[in-house]
Amino acid sequence: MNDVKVVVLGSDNVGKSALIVRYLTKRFIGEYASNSDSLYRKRLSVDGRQMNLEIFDPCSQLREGRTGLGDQVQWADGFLIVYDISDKASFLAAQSLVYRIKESHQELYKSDAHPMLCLVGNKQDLCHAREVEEEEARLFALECRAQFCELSAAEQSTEVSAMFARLLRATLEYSRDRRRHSGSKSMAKLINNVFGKRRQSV
Ligand SMILES: Nc1nc2c(ncn2[C@@H]2O[C@H](COP(=O)(O)OP(=O)(O)O)[C@@H](O)[C@H]2O)c(=O)[nH]1
Ligand SMILES: [Mg+2]
Repeated sequence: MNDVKVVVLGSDNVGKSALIVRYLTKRFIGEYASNSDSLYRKRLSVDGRQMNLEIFDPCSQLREGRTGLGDQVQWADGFLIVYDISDKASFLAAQSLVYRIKESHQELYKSDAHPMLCLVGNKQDLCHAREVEEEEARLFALECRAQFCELSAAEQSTEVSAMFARLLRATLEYSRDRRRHSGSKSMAKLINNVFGKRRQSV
């Protein structure tokens, strides 16, 4: 069985929890608890390959400044970096997160290969209030070798599933390589240290 760990990051209110809940339950419920970190677990199959997926949804990673990201980089096989297409500041924050993840990874592993990154422009249904051009975000993702898509957690279930499936496919390869090199002995300890908070199963 493959273990795949994904962390979802981005400014407050961009729809991180909505995307996760949409992916795991196919539902959009409008309001989501935002005062505690959550760890979701699900056993699933992508392209016929079984995996144990863990998705970490931290409630306030940006306020924590630089601390914590190194631990998350060590834990995660893949990152979903989310911004809101109607909020330019959230895109700038997403760009800064991408740089910080790549930087932390190099410090930790002295390697150019970094965890899989997917940049997601959420709230596409608010395109009448768009502040971030799709092309600008696509080019940035290309430069950073990140996957990219625009979608709406509120209105698009299939697209959200397809985006996760694409990230998980790439992440599966990365996680295999990484475990081969680092071993997973310290993972349980690390998870308890860093994410030993509320856990949820869907
Ligand atoms: N219009 C629109 N609103 C959304 C979408 N996704 C989330 N929201 C709303 O944005 C707010 C913040 O969502 P939430 O998932 O809690 O954001 P988080 O702080 O990043 O976890 C909530 O009021 C959601 O209903 C979307 O795709 N379109
Ligand atoms: Mg949230």
